[in-house]
Amino acid sequence: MRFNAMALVASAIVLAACGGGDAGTTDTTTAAPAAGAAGGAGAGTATAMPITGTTHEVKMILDGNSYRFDPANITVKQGDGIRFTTLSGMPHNFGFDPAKIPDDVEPQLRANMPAGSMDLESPYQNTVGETHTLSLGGIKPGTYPFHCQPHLALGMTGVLTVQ
Ligand SMILES: [Cu+2]
Repeated sequence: MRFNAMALVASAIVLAACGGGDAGTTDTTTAAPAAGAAGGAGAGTATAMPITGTTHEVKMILDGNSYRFDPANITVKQGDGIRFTTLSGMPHNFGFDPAKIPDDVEPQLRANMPAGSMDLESPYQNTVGETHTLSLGGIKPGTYPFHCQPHLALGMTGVLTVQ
């Protein structure tokens, strides 16, 4: 069930990415409504919701031998945003494991991912100072683990709490 929905949304994201024309080097603050062309595909889709509160900063760094998010544990309010900035040790990205995201949160989180994202994975950030921003608009309160895909095996993970 969820697998089918994911495939549908992934297709929508690819279509949206083709229309975007932005390679992702600039701050893509809010994803374009990836589900806009879906025309009511039913449960499992959502429309991106913007940041209406505070935008918090998270750095992505290589600190000695350790790749990490700084801070790795971040608490925000629904409607806030998080701007991820690459400072060293790139490439980095931020993403979520679908198995760790509740089914009733996953569609909105997917819709809010930056333009050009793979499924629940932001585009890779390859240069110093590059940013991508995630909106927590419409994200239900809860605790959501996140990770950097290139450095997942090296323990580059964090926990996002939405209040
Ligand atoms: Cu990383």
